Amino acid sequence: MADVSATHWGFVHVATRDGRVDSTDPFVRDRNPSPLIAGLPEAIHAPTRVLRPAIRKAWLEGDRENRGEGAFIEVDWQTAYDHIERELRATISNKGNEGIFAGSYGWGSAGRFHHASTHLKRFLNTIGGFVDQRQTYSFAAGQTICPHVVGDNRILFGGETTEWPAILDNARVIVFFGGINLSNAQIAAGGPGNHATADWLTEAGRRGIEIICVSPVHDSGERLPAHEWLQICPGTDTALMLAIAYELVRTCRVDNAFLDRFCSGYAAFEPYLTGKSDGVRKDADWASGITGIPAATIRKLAAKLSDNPVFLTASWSLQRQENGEQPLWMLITLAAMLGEIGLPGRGVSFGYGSMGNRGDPRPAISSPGFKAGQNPLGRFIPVARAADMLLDPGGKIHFDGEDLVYPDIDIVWWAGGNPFHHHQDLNRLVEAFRKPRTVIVNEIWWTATARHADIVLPATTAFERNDISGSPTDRFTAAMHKQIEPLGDARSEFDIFSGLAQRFGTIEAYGENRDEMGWLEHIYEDYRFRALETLGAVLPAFAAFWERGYAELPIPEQAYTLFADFRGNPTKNPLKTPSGKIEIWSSFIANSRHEDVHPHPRWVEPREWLGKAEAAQLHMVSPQPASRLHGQLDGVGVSKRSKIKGREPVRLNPEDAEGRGIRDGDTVRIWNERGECLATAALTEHVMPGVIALATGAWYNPEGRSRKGSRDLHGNPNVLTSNVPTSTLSHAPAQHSALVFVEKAAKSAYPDIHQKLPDGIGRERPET
Ligand SMILES: Nc1nc2c(c(=O)[nH]1)N[C@H]1C(S)=C(S)[C@@H](COP(=O)(O)OP(=O)(O)OC[C@H]3O[C@@H](n4cnc5c(=O)[nH]c(N)nc54)[C@H](O)[C@@H]3O)O[C@H]1N2
Ligand SMILES: Nc1nc2c(c(=O)[nH]1)N[C@H]1C(S)=C(S)[C@@H](COP(=O)(O)OP(=O)(O)OC[C@H]3O[C@@H](n4cnc5c(=O)[nH]c(N)nc54)[C@H](O)[C@@H]3O)O[C@H]1N2
Ligand SMILES: [Mo]
Repeated sequence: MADVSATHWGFVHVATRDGRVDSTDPFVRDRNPSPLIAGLPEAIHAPTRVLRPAIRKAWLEGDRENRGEGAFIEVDWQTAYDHIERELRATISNKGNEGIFAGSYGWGSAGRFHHASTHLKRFLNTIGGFVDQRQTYSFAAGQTICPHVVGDNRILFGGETTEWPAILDNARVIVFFGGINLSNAQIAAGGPGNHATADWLTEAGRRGIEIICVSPVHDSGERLPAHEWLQICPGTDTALMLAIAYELVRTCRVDNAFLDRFCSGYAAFEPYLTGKSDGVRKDADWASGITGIPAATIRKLAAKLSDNPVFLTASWSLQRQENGEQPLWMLITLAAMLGEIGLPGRGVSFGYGSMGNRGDPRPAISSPGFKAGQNPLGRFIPVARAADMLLDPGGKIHFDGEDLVYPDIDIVWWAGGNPFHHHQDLNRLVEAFRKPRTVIVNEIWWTATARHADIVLPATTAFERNDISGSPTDRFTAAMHKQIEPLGDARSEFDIFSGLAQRFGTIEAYGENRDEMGWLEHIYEDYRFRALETLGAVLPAFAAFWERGYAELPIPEQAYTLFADFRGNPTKNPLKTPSGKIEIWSSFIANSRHEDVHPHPRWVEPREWLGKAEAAQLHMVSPQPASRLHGQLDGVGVSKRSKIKGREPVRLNPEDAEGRGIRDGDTVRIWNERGECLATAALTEHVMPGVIALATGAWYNPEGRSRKGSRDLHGNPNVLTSNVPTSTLSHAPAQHSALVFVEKAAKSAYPDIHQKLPDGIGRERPET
C-alpha cells in the first residue's frame, strides 16, 4: 500500500497524476472517515502555497512597525540562511539564548518525524536553547488543576482513560457537559486510522443508555441517538454541578464511605455547598438563576445521577473560559460524592466529545515519536502568554507555584503553528508582533502568521516527504510515503534545519548521522521494541511495515477504567497528590499565593457572562469548526463551501435575530471593546437564545492595514476574545467565550478576499 499517508483528519489513500496529488480517499479500515480529507488535493496545490523563501522588504531596512503589510521579496535558501544565521548569532551574543522565543505552539503535521516545532526546538537545543511555551491551548487550565486534584492528567487527555466498551457495559446514564460533537471527533492528533466515536454512541443508543447533553449549542444534535439537550448559559456549568451536589446532601445521598476512604478535604467543602461558610445555599434555585436551567430539572437530574450507574464527562471547551479550572474540579468532586470513581466504566473523565478516539480501547504505550531533546536554557512561559511576554519584557508572573520573568525577545520563530489563528485578542497580538527585531515563520501556506513575519521559509506538506504517524488515542500507525516532489523550493523541516545545523557546526547532534529513511526506521523500531517489551505485541519489522503501509496494535482484552487500580487498593496505588487521594481541598493551592483560586472548587462569577451582559449584548462561544481543523484547509473543500457570501457563518437563534432585524444570510457586524469582525448570519434553533456561535479558523483578514482597530472581514472570533487568563494559577487561555454586540451590517458590499498573498509574491504561480 505505497499510497497510504496520514493526516490529523485520518489516514488517506493518495492517488497522483503528472506529479500532482489527484485524489485523497478514506483509508480502507476507517469506519467513519472525515469528509474534510477530500479537500487535500486542492490544498496541496493551492495558490496560497509558500513556494520560495521570502523576506519582508521593509525589514531589510530595519522596520518593525509594519508587519502584516508591504511587499516581500523571494530569495534562495542560502540568502535566507544568511539572514537567519546572522540574526541568531547577533541575538545569542547580545542577549544570550533567552532572546529567542520558539515555543512555536500549534498543530504541525500528523507525521511525527517531520514535526515542525520539534525540529525547530531540536535545532535550537543544539545551539544553547530558547524560550519555550508550556502546556497547550486545548486544555492548559485542566493541565494545571488536574494534577493537584487527581495526581496527573490521564483524566484530561491521552490514551489511558476509561474505555467505551466498559462505559457501555456499566453506565446507564452519560452526561456530556459541552455536548458530544461528532464533527470534533473527526480529528485526532497524530492521525487516526479509524474514527469510532459515532459507533460508540450508536451502541449506547441501542442499549438504551440515557444521554444528556448540557450545552448552549446543540452540535450534532440530529446525528446523536435519543438524548436530552439541556440549554445552559455559557460559563456557568460549575453552578449546575454545585446544585446537583447540594441536592445529594439535602437528600442524604452522598457516598460518605467513598469520600472518607478515597478523598481528602470534603469536610471543608460541604459547608460551602450548604452555605454554612458563606451564607449562600448552592441549591437548585440558586443555580437556576445562574445557569438558566429550571430548578425542577436540576433536582430531577440529581436524583437520576444518584439512582443510576453514571459516567460524567466534560468537553475541554469548559475550561477554556475564565475560572476554567473550576468545572473540571467540581465534576470530579461530584463524581466522588456519587461514589462512582473507579467502578468499571463509571465515574468521570474529560474530552470524550472533544477529539476523536478518546476512550477507544488501545494498549497504554506511547506512539512513535521524535524528540527535541533537552533545552539547555530551560526557560518557558505559559502557552497563552506570548503577547504578554513580547509587550512586557521583565514582567513577572507567578505560575502554578513558580515565579517567572518574561524575557526580552529579539527573535520570534514559529514552525507548525498559527498564532494569528489561535491567540486571543488578535489586535493585541498585532501590537505584540511589532516588538521583536525579527520574526521567522516556517509555513506551507501564506497564513496570517506568515504574512506577519519577516522571513518566511517554505515547508513541504506530508505528501512531499516520507514520514511516520502516531496518535496517542489510536491503534494504527501509518507508513507515510512520499507521493510527489516538493512544490517550488519547499523543503522538509528536517532539510530546513539540517541546513542551519551545518552552518552552526551542530549537524551531528541534530541529525545523528541519519537520513530521512534512517530516522523513520529508528523511530519505528523503537516503537516496535516497546510494543513487544511492554505488551508482548509483535509488529512487523520496518521493511514489511513500510511495504504494507501501516501497523496496528492489538485491541486489549479487558477494557480499562481510570482509577480502578486506585479504588482497588489505595495504599498500593495512591494518586500522585500530596495526600495520595482525590483532593477536594487542595493543600497545594491552600499554601500557594494564587489568591483568586480557592482551595476547593467553587462558583466564581466571570467578568463576561450573560448574568452581567447589557441588554443588547449576546454571549459568543467560539467552538471548533466542523469544516476544517483550526485554520487548516480553510480555503478549500468543505470549508470553502461552508462560507456564506465569502464569510464565516455565525449561528444565532431566530429570536435574537428578529430583535435585531437580522435575516438568514445577512452580513452582520460583531464587535466589542477589543475588536470587530464581519460574518454571515445563519439562523438556527440549535443555538440557545442569548448566545451566538462563531467557529474558529477563518483566516484573519483585516480591512485595509493590519492595525489595531482594523475590522476583520472574514469572521475570526479572536479579534473579539479576551486576554484575561483562566486564573493566576494556570494563566491559561480563557478565550472560548466573550460578550459581544451583533447588528446587521449597514453596508452591503465589503471586500471578500479572505486569503490574500502579500505584495511581491506573484499571483502567477509557477508550474509545479
Ligand atoms: N477563540 C478561540 N480560539 C481558539 C480556540 C477556541 O476554542 N476559541 N481553540 C484553541 C485550540 S484548542 C487550539 S489547539 C489552537 C490551534 O491553533 P494552531 O494549532 O496554531 O492552528 P492551526 O491552524 O492548526 O495551525 C497549524 C499551522 O501549522 C502549519 N503546518 C502544518 N504542517 C506543517 C509542517 O509540516 N511544517 C510547517 N512549517 N507548518 C505546518 C499549518 O499550515 C497551520 O498553519 O487554537 C486555539 N484558539
Ligand atoms: N472539526 C474539528 N474538530 C476539532 C478541531 C477542529 O479545529 N475542527 N480542533 C480539535 C482541538 S485542537 C481541540 S482542543 C478540540 C476541542 O474540543 P472542545 O473544546 O470540546 O470543542 P469546542 O467545539 O470548542 O467546544 C465543544 C462544545 O462546548 C460548547 N460550550 C461552549 N461553552 C460552553 C459552556 O460554558 N458550557 C457548556 N456546557 N458547553 C459549552 C460549545 O458550544 C461546543 O458545542 O477539538 C478538536 N476537534
Ligand atoms: Mo486544541
